[in-house]
Amino acid sequence: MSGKEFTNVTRRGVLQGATALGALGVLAPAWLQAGAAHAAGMDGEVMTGSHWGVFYAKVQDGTWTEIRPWEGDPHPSHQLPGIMDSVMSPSRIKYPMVRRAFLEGGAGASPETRGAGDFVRVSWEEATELVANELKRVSETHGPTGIYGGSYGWKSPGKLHNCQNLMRRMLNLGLDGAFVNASGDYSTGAAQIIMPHVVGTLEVYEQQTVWPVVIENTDVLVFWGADPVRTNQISWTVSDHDNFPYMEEFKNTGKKVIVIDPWRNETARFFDAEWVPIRPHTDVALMLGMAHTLYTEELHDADFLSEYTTGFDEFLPYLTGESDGTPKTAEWASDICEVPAEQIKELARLFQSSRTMLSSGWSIQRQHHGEQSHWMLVTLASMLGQIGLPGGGFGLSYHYANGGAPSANSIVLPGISDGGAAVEGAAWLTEAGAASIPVSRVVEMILNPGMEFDFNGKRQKYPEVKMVYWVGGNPFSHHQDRNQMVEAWSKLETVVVQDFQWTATARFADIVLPATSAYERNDIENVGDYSSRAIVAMKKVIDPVFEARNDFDILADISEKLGARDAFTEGKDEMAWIKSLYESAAEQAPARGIEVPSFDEFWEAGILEFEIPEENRQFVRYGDFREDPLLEPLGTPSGLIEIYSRNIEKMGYDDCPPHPTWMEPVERLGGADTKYPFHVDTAHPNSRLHSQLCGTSLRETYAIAGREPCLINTEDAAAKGIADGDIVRVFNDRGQILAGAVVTDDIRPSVIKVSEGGWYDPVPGGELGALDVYGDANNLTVGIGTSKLAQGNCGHTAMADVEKYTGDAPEPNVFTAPAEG
Ligand SMILES: Nc1nc2c(c(=O)[nH]1)N[C@H]1C(S)=C(S)[C@@H](COP(=O)(O)OP(=O)(O)OC[C@H]3O[C@@H](n4cnc5c(=O)[nH]c(N)nc54)[C@H](O)[C@@H]3O)O[C@H]1N2
Ligand SMILES: Nc1nc2c(c(=O)[nH]1)N[C@H]1C(S)=C(S)[C@@H](COP(=O)(O)OP(=O)(O)OC[C@H]3O[C@@H](n4cnc5c(=O)[nH]c(N)nc54)[C@H](O)[C@@H]3O)O[C@H]1N2
Ligand SMILES: [Mo]
Repeated sequence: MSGKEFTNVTRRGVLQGATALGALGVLAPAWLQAGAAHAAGMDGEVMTGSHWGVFYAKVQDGTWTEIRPWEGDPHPSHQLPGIMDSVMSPSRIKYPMVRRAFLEGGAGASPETRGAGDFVRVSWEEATELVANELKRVSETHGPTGIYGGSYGWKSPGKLHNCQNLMRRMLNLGLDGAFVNASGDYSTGAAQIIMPHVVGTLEVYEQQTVWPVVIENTDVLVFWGADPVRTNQISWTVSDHDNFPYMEEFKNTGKKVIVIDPWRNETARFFDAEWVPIRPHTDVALMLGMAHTLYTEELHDADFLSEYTTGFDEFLPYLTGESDGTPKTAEWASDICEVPAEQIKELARLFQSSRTMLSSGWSIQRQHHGEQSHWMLVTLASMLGQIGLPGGGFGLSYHYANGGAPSANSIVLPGISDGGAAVEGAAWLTEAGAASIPVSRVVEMILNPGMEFDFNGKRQKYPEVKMVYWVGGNPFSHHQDRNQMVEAWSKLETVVVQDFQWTATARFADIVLPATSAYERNDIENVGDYSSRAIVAMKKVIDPVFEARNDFDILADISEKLGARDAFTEGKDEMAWIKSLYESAAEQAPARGIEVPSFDEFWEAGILEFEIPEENRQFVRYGDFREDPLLEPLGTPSGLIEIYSRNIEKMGYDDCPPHPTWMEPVERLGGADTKYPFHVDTAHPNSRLHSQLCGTSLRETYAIAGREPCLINTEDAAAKGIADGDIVRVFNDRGQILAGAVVTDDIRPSVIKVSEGGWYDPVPGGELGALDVYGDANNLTVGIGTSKLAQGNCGHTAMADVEKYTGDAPEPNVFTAPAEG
């Protein structure tokens, strides 16, 4: 598909919409006028939604032939063509498949053949029976915590076909909730646990001071380990892309943008920003150096600190060095972060003298001791005293799902439940060691049954898990320390994976069930995680391909074998469910003073858009708190911003002190005991959603020598004898990958970038320490938790070495399907 179709969007849809409206022969209410302006596609087109936005799919003779964005999308993602491709790509799972040794030898047979690709095709009936029997066997043999159903990942949007809720619904209703669940996520594992102690909410998923306010008031916009131009392409629900016109508008004001990042990222290039090429993992030191400057130069806002925060006086002796003999001066910080001391001081003064928005991404908390980063960021912002002022303070979600796009006055859809309410309070929940683990501890749990662990003030025990059921996620992409994971998987008796792509996770499974993609079924979803700008009918584009089935139907069939079909389906089919979800959302309409169409009218129109009230274009995060901290207290114990936390103090963790602290990570660039010379930046990919779409033709637009790109600085490349386009081997004591070199000055020396989400392609398959010939960065990362407090993942923590690869380089073979056996 050519780029032309993205820029030269036809307006014919608008005209058709108007005709359809005329045909109704009535004066249309506001919703219909707005909806019709954007809804109808051309002949043979179907409108649907995805993480990448709303789009039209053209179908000819049952085949999906074209994809084009919705006119209401102000900045369509360049990844759209990959979506269409993913439905028919060679890596599509076509039939139910079972690992040969498992089929012949039973559960747990020859676990070393997991990942070797030896599968046998079976019928759906056989597959369903096998899974149901395993669920029963494992829960009878190993008790209520024998099955892991935590199943994390970026499943497709859709309020009905939420495959993770559906899978847990089956386990809750069919097995009385006898499974281990997971809490938190890989995105904000550390921040979402520390922020409630500091500001009283998760903070990472809260609406930001909106962009119109930023454009008008912010003088200095800082992107701190954040790349909104890249990462706002996708959303958890259906993306609106509303931030893009605002970013353009901010750029046109000519105001200052600063990007603090080891890589001159997409955002830095878009804004032509001042680039501060910090050493990775040293942001807390940089912030402390700025805080020290503010304090010693008496530039800190003492009034703000005393009125809106608590604990600054307990943090101060640490900042000045009175408590540990090390003043956190700009010079001290410079030694650690490699930003010149004079620049640190100048930045601190600039932030103080201008209206400054510190907009941070999440990379700086997806690392060892990641809790400290956002705690220190909030502390620095408190010293600047601009929190709650228009365009000032800090923001943790401008880079994600278009945070800061003003919110519409909308109705919000509920989703199908996981059925957990039916088993809440079950006796086993209290007897079992841990009924839920922090999500990134899954491998540690499998390897260490019975081991005690700390988490946010509680001490718990890992259960003994023997069966894993994964839907809608790709742990053999998203989890760290791949070889440790391969080892953990060998301890399992049974692994079931439901996906539509032959991911590495599917390849390491025993039973593989082919699910439909979101484009082979009907569903419904909100558009815009923060803006809630519309509700879209996710209409089926094509019939299921090969033997793929909807997660709902697969899990309903398994539920039947567990005696719970009716409880699972509640007697409703796909359209009845979608209608009931819409109708329960519609009940919110009168209270919001809006009129919404009947379900049938909505489904016909395809999209229901909402208006953004003027007051929502003025929203200032913490504005109310600033106005009246007594009437609008934060959810912290003190009601104030906690620079010192008594609750964290009580936990007594050696790896998470009670105020923000510079803590040496296990390994880092410049670390005294660090063995390898290069930091591996595993930033999220620009042309994928994690591992999604890696198996499509989009890969040809970025792969180098058929492998995942590895950015390397020009000087480093010269010193290593590496030329642009060379195959390189990146390695450390944990693993090794091949990648394709991109030699550039857009990455600082001693840092290389291999984006997360490259498909793991070990040669030989399944062997510990095997060479991954495509380039999954998680061969190199550490598998430890961020700290005892949050136990988040450290996906950004990895030191390695890189060399030109001169050996025989096998072609990647992972973008196909294993033989049908
Ligand atoms: N080193 C490092 N590692 C990281 C990160 C990092 O920055 N660095 N980032 C982390 C973050 S923030 C995240 S969120 C995770 C992401 O990790 P994941 O969310 O696991 O990654 P995805 O590739 O999006 O995997 C989603 C899978 O669900 C499948 N799927 C989609 N829709 C459906 C459906 O309807 N039904 C079924 N059955 N399957 C479906 C897709 O085909 C795909 O295989 O990765 C984490 N890992
Ligand atoms: N295109 C695309 N967009 C996405 C996703 C995707 O896979 N593809 N994933 C989505 C998801 S699930 C999430 S959670 C978000 C992730 O959003 P983030 O976690 O913010 O994204 P990252 O790409 O991990 O990191 C952002 C920036 O931090 C830089 N960085 C890395 N380490 C450091 C460090 O130590 N210090 C500093 N100062 N900078 C550092 C990286 O170079 C990168 O430019 O993105 C979402 N958006
Ligand atoms: Mo994420």
